[in-house]
Amino acid sequence: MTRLSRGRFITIEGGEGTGKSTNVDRVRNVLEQRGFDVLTTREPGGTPLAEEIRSVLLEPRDEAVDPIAETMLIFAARAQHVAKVIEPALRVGRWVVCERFTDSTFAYQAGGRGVDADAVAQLADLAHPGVWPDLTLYLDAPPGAAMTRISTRSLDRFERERREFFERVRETYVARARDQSRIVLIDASRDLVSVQREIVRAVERFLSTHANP
Ligand code: Z5A
Repeated sequence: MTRLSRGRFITIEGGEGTGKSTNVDRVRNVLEQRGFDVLTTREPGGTPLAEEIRSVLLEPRDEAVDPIAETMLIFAARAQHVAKVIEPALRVGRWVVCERFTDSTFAYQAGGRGVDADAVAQLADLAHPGVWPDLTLYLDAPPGAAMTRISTRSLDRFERERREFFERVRETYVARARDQSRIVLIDASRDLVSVQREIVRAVERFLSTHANP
């Protein structure tokens, strides 16, 4: 097993149905083939407490959820996840591949709901000081196209939002991908083989510059 003094943190981001869960395993395979010890996890969730918060967040309910309350629940789950799972794994040299992280909060709560982006940044500093992804694979697809992939399952509280909400989410992701070099935009509207080919290429590129201790 290849061990580094500190592991690397890779996140997979994107709208609903863009293939995040499907591609977590692909990224894990590439890393394991290179000898890295890999932990895969997801947000919101990743610990028993954070998974409970996830259920609260996703459950459709009659009571409208205040965007600030939603944001703070997400960061409560994230603080627990980072403290109990992500940071301890990175510290012993494991590579962490996580489905969604704080880029989701900028996209959904700031972009989608209109929460102040500076407040999101401050909560991020409080919840996970110094812990940011080294590489983010952002799976980009028009909301309508990706939604048809998950149309047979029952929709959670977020998936019931209007199309404009998801357009704002996507615009925010695209803007962040343009501004931050750690975020690689991948066209996820194509067939799975093409998407996975590009994902593997992005991970290999990252390994060529970041895999040395
Ligand atoms: N949320 C938030 O608001 N703020 C935050 O900070 C965080 C989260 C962290 C739950 O997230 C909600 O939490 C999320 C935002 C909010 N809600 N929304 N909307 P989640 O990640 O659990 O939920 P999700 O985004 O809805 O995930 P998903 O529906 O499971 O989608 P996915 O993981 O991206 O897709 P998938 O399950 O891998 O693939 C879906 C289907 O498409 C499946 O049948 C695949 O085989 C198929 N697929 C995948 N790729 C392809 C391609 N390329 N072609 C054809 N078919 C494909």
